[in-house]
Amino acid sequence: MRDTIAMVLAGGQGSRLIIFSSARAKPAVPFGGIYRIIDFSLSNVMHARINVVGVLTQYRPSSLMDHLKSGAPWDLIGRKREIKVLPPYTGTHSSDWYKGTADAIYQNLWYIKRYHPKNVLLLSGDHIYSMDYWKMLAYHQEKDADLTIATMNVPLSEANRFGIMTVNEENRIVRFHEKPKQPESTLASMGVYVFKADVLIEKLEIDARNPESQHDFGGNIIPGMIAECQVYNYVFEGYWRDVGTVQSYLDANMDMLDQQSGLDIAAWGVRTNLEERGVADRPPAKCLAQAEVANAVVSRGCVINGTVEHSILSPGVTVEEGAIVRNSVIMHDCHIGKRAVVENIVSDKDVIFGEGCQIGVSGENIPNQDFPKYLSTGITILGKDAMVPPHVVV
Ligand code: ADQ
Ligand code: ADP
Repeated sequence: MRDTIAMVLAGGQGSRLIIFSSARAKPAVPFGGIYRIIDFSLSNVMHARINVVGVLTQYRPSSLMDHLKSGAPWDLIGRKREIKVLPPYTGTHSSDWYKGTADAIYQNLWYIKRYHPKNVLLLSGDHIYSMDYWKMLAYHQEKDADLTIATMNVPLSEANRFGIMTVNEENRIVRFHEKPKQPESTLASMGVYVFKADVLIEKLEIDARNPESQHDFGGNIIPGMIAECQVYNYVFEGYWRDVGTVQSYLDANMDMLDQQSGLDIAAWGVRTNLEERGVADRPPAKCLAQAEVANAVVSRGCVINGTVEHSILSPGVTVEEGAIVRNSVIMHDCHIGKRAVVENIVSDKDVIFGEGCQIGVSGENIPNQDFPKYLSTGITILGKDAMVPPHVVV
């Protein structure tokens, strides 16, 4: 795919994931034991043999930059292959930051122009999925489209979270509304686009001069192209999740344990950077005499001497004797003390659970007063480096 370059939008704050995304951009949030969310898009890019990838960062990019480093895990290294982190121009005024997703690409048009690509594959770094971009690119060529949008059918009740479209009998998109209050269909944009590069450049340059625009792809660029350009629908069938909320994040992690879910990281060939926190050099996971482990992902460096059920453990988690971990996602190097019980929790890295504490086991679900909209699911979340004193019940 020499004539296509990929641009990955990786700047979003992921405000509904709070806590995990307060110190890192959402694409850098750990997922599935050893991965970060952006690994899924980058692995798709690698499998499509796209050689040049720009990653647009904005919000707290340091974890992401550590993670991407040279691009070696995704074979994006070598004479003609590269991954480039593109931060916003760092001037002294906040106005130098990207205004919206279209502005983010506009400010980096120099990078696209340098390669004279025929097509630009525009992706989000926030999604858990495996997609063959070759097929989509072939479809885009066949239709001679200016823009091709990957879509899925979503439940009507969720359609207001997406770009929703109507197509004609040739699969050409005739109407597009970004996050409509009253959706007229359930055909939703996945935020995966193939643009003809010259059309993209022209549209972004026009948009940049428009003071009325929010400079957003879903809100401005795409609706503006529907009447004037050839915009086609490419239907994707398969597992795809935008893990934007704590509940959807926990559910998608648990989908790794469900053979029927469609989330199959091994089959998808997802790659990650195993150098962070020395994961590649850690010893195999160890289950000691008292260990009972079922339906769980247990990563390298874990030492289990308690019960682990329906849970995802990142590298270096210790579960002491008599401790119980159920239906939870536990990130790197957490320590679950003796007889501690944790259920329905998502714990960030380096959390210490004191002996005999109980988290999420009993009591009512009282929505968090500061974030009632986001923290009302009954899932307990613990921020990085938190310390739960012994015998505390939460
Ligand atoms: P949203 O996901 O709500 O909808 P948006 O918030 O614009 O759209 O984020 C798109 C991607 O860009 C995310 O990966 C985010 O991290 C990143 N991003 C946001 N602001 C950025 C910035 N300033 N710089 C760099 N990256 C940035 C979009 C489409 C909908 C579609 C859904 C599917 O607009 O039409 O249905 O995706 O999830
Ligand atoms: P984030 O959680 O998003 O990445 P990390 O805590 O993994 O951030 O830290 C970023 C970098 O700091 C890592 O690449 C790693 O080298 C280093 N680091 C932080 N804490 C530890 C730790 N407990 N053990 C080893 N390395 C660490």
